[in-house]
Amino acid sequence: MRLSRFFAPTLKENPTEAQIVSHRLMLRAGMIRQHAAGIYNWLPLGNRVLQNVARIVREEQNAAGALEIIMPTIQSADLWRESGRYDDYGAEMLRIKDRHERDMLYGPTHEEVVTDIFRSNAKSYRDVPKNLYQITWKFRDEVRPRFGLMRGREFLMKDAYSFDLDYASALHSYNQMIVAYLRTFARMGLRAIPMAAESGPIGGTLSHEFIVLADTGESAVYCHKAYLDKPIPENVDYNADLSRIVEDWTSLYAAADEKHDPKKAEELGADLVSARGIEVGHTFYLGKKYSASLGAKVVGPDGNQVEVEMGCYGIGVSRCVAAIIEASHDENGIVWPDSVAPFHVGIVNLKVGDKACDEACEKIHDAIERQGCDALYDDRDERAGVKFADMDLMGIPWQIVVGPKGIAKGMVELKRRATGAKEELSLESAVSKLSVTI
Ligand code: 5CA
Repeated sequence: MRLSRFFAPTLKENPTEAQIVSHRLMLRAGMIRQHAAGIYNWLPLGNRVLQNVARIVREEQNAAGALEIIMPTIQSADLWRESGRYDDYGAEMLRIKDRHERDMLYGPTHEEVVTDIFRSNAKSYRDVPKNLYQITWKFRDEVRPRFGLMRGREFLMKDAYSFDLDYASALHSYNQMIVAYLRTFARMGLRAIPMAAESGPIGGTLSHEFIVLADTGESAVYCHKAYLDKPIPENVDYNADLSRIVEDWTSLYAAADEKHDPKKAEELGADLVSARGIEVGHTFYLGKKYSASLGAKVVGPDGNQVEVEMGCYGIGVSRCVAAIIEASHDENGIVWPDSVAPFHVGIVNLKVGDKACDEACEKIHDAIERQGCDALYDDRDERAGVKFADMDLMGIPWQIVVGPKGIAKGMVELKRRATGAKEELSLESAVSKLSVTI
C-alpha cells in the first residue's frame, strides 16, 4: 500500500478531548474519529487492526470448537419480556419503535436471541454440547462513555453461548473458553489474568473477568506476582479434561477491587502486585437462568425433557485494540505487536523522485507483499523527519529506510520499532530477514 493513496489523517498535536494514551494515539495515528459521544468511525488503519484482533479471536474460538453465527443487532422486545429482562435492563438499553409501533431494541447482548435459536432448533441430547458465537456490534447507552474505545456506547464484542445437557458438561464448556481466552489474549501480546467476578445483570453463579494490567485501567486489581510470567497453555486438546489447566490458572490469588480481601490474600501467602486493570473479557456460567425462563429444553437419553445448562463468554474486541495500545506504546507512538499490526513493514523513501530510491522501494514493497506480508510504502514528498515520526506514531513494527547514499551501495536500514535497534543490510537480506522473522 502506498501511503499517498492510503487514508491515515495523522495529527501532530495531542487532541484535547482524549484523557488516556490509547484514545490519544488512535486519534493521532488516524485510526478512529468520533461520530457522537461513545460512537466512532474506524478509518482504514484502525480497521486493519480491529480485523486482526477479530481474526485472532475467531481462530481461537474455532479451535475450541465454537461455531460462528451472526445474530441481528436489532431485536424484538418480546423475547426480552419473556426472559423478564426488558424492564430490568434499564436506561442502558436503546429502545426503538418500528413503523408498526412494535417495540424493538438495539442489542446490548444476545442471551435471549441465542436461546431462542436453540429452543426452536435443538431437540435432543444429541444436539448438545454446542457453543455458538458471533462478533458483532453492541449498543449500551452507558451513563459515562469515556476513554474512547475503552468505554464506548457502540462497541464490537465477541459473544459465545454454550449449551450442555448437565453441569459437568457445562463446566467443560466453561473451561474450554477459559483456556481459549488465555491463548487469545496472549496472541495479541496481552497478559490477561482471570479473576473471580460478580456476574451482574448477565446472571449466573461462576464468573471470571479477564483483566489486563495497565496504569490507566478503570478498576483497581490485586494479583499474585506469579501471574505476570505464567506460561500460556500450548497444544491444547480441547476434548481432553481441561480442569487441571483451569485450576492452575484460576487458583492463585487475583481479585478486582470489589472482591479484594486482603486477609484471604495473606492466608494464601500471595506475593501481591497491586495495579490497575482493563477488563477485556468476561465468562459466565449461567446454569438454567435463560433456558428456564425461555423454555430451552432437549430430550435426555432417558426420554425426559431437560432444560439445558448454559454459559456465556464475552470479549471486548474493540476494547482490546485500546488495551493493546495501553500496554504497548512509547513517547513516539504506538508499538504494535506483529500479530495485530496494521502493516508488518513500513518503507520510508528518503528521496522520492530519485530513480534508484523509487525503484528500490517498489522492489522491496512487492517482495514483501509476495511473502504474504503487508507493507506500507511512504512515497509522499515529505521531509524525512515527518516520515519517521508517522511510521513510529502508527507503530509499524519493522521499518526499512531507503536513501540515496545507502542505495548507491545496495544498502538499506532496517529498524525494529519496539527496541529502536537499527542495522545496515543489503536490500535482499533486509527482505529475506523479514521473511524469517515475521
Ligand atoms: N453476554 C455477556 C458475554 S457473552 C456480556 O455481555 N458480557 S459483558 O457485559 O461482560 O461484556 C463482555 C465484554 O465486552 C467485556 O468484558 C468488555 O471487554 C466489553 N465491553 C463491555 N462494555 C463495553 C463498553 N461499553 N465499551 C467497550 N467494551 C465493552
